[in-house]
Amino acid sequence: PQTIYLSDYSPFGYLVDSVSLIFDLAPHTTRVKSRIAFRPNPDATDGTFFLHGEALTLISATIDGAPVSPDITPQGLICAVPDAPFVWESEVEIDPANNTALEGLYMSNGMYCTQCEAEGFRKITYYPDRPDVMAIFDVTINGPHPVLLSNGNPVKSAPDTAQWHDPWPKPAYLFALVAGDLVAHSDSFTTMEGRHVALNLYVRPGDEGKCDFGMRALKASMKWDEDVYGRAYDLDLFNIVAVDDFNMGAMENKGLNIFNSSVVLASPETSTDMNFERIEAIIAHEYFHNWTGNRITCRDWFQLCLKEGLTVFRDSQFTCDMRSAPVKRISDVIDLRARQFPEDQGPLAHPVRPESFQEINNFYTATVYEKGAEVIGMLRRLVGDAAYARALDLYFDRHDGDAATIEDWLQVFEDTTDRDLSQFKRWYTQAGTPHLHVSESFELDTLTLTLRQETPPSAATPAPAPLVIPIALGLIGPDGEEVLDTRVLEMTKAEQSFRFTGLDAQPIASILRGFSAPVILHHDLSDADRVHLLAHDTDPFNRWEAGRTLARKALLGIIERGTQVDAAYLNGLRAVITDERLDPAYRALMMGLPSQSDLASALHERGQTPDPAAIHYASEAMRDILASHLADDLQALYHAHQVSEPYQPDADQSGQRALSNAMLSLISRTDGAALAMRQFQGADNMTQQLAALACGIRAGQGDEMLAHFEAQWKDDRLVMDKWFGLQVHEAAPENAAAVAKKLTEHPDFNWKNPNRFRSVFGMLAMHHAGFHHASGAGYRLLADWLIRLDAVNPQTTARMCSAFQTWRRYDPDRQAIIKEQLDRILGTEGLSRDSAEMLTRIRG
Ligand code: HT7
Ligand code: ZN
Repeated sequence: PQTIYLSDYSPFGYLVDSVSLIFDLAPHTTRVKSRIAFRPNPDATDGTFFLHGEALTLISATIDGAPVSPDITPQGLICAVPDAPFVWESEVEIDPANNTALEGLYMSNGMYCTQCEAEGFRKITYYPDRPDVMAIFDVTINGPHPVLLSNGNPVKSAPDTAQWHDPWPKPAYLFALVAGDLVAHSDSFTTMEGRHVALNLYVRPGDEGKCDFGMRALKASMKWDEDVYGRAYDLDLFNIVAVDDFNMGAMENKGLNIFNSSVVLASPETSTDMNFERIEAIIAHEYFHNWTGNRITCRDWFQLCLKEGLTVFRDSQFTCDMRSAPVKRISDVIDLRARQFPEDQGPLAHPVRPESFQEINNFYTATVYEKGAEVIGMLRRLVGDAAYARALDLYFDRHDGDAATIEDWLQVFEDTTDRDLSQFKRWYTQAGTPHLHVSESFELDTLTLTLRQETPPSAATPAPAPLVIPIALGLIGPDGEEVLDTRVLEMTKAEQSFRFTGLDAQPIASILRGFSAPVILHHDLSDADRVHLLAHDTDPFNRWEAGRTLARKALLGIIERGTQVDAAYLNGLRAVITDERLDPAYRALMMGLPSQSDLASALHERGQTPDPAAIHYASEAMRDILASHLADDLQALYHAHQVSEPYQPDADQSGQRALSNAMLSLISRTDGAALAMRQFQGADNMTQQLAALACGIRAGQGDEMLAHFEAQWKDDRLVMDKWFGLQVHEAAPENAAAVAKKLTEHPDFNWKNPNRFRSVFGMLAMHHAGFHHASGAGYRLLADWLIRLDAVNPQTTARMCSAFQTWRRYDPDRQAIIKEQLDRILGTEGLSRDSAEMLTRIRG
């Protein structure tokens, strides 16, 4: 397979003035006619006329009306063309009904829909399918369907035909088409510029009752982008369509966002609080792309973080404003450590801006998205909020309509602030998670902090250089008072000291407040100091972090030495969770323990081989210890935080439910499933029902409750995804693979539907002790199913191969079984380029 390099970038030889497409829809024989006006690109050096095209049957091709016979390969065609403006016309035939890869034009439940990012448009027609080729599209759709949608504004609509015009030049990856028997939930929004925008959320008949929340989230996003970034919507219409078969979450096609139905449809009875929060964030994310991604797009796919990192950063800001900022920050860091850190520390490590790839779909990663957003957060911290706002204004002014690069992005910050960002740029070009080591000394009235940064070398970055690290820091005195409020230290060297004078007594340094940089902090504080921070740190993130570090140490103590858990920590935790002045959602986060894979990472970092069974045992033991230590408070907290008002998916109510359900989980360990059963039976919302079901399963009452749940929800595909997933999630380690296997025999296990496949196998991969059970049953089962799925859906298969990315952490026996599975998948005849690239990188 061919490797593409960033350094090989060169512009396409032709500019596109206009594109007109006509679709005659038929499940197996859709015809696509294109008429594209090209002219030579004065900035290009290579005049080869190459159009991408895959799985297309060419019916005819002409240039300026004269038939041509291009050279056709599986990747596209090359044709001789005039050295002057010309019109290319072609007609191709495609087979949407047999497109199981869900890229290009495909069918889902009888409806047509498209997914073109990153390189799906080439499966629709011959075209220069690269993001730096931007054009104005006119689209006609013919087909016997009540709803016929494409990008932009509607021009004409009559029975069985519709015409669309998108006035904004766009790359082909933002093209979209939807056709089918759909119903609309409609509303409207008037922009700050006075534009009246019609809003529609199109869903399958029967799903109308699950649209209200998504629509409200859309309007809140439109308003927020105006208020905070000064960005208004720019078409007369904004459509969202919910689709059941979808490889990822959602797609920001211009004026026609397409969503996986799991991240847009919601109702209190069928969706959890977490679902609601995620839906709000994803709707915002896709909407925000209208400016950061669509109006300003990427020059090439290496610049993916330009739109994704910035848009994740913006959607996090939005959630902070809509809900609780500390809770959102802590949740984001938990997610970063769970998904991005393992990537950055393993064989899949790559810079936020990668330098080469074989299959770009494999680079829609936590590094590009989440670390990309962290990098923007650091930039903002370094330049300050006001300069950030000025830089963004300049970015939008200067690059509107452009296909831009990370260099362009950093340049606006340099021009706004007069800073030299060449060293900061390393965050984009170097892979690996930096370690930040802190040592301290105190003499007379002076605290000296010596910081040392070190990024482990990796295949992607063999010789990392020092980074610019913004370190937010405060000092807490022995009496719990803050003696120095938050300031940002700017670390640029491999080792650097910072002095703080005029102190009465040695304070405790609260370092990396708000998780001001995506690094691993090594700060040798005593347990007593951490308990002090848990009680007194004014920074909510570091207060939580103190508790989390104590919990991790306690768990590692159980694993390594079977030691008792320090009572000071348990008392400190009790003080926080019973403190009614604190937000319940925050207290619920305090109750969470590091995940079992986090513990495996921590052991690996200490040079030990993680034993998944021992980690599982310690996690269970720790929960028992918490249940008995907090026994006096559990019932009271559970009852005090029951919500009596009608269900609202807001931060306040969901925080109450999170806290009371954390209590229920511990109560069920000691008192059995009676309370969980009562909650299950009385629940009027999915958050309460599902939490109770999980407790019931853990307390040994699962069969009856699961049967009841299935009977109640068998016709709701999104709830049934939860039913499938929960059974794997709650399985005992030795049964996890068997439970997953049994679920694949259920008549509703539709393995070609990515949501259903992920509900079983994504959950198995995340069940640390189950997936890594010494029998190897988890590894073998996943490999069997990845082989099967690869033949129909390479993109989802390749993403799921990352389940194996941490394999070298484990013992030789496990490694041998995993290696056998990697080789078995790699040896599959006809294995996709997507999976082959992932597995080759993982195998090393
Ligand atoms: N920009 C989109 C990324 C994407 C995608 C979405 C759905 C299906 C396949 C996809 N390939 C790439 C989603 C986003 O980041 O907003
Ligand atoms: Zn995105």
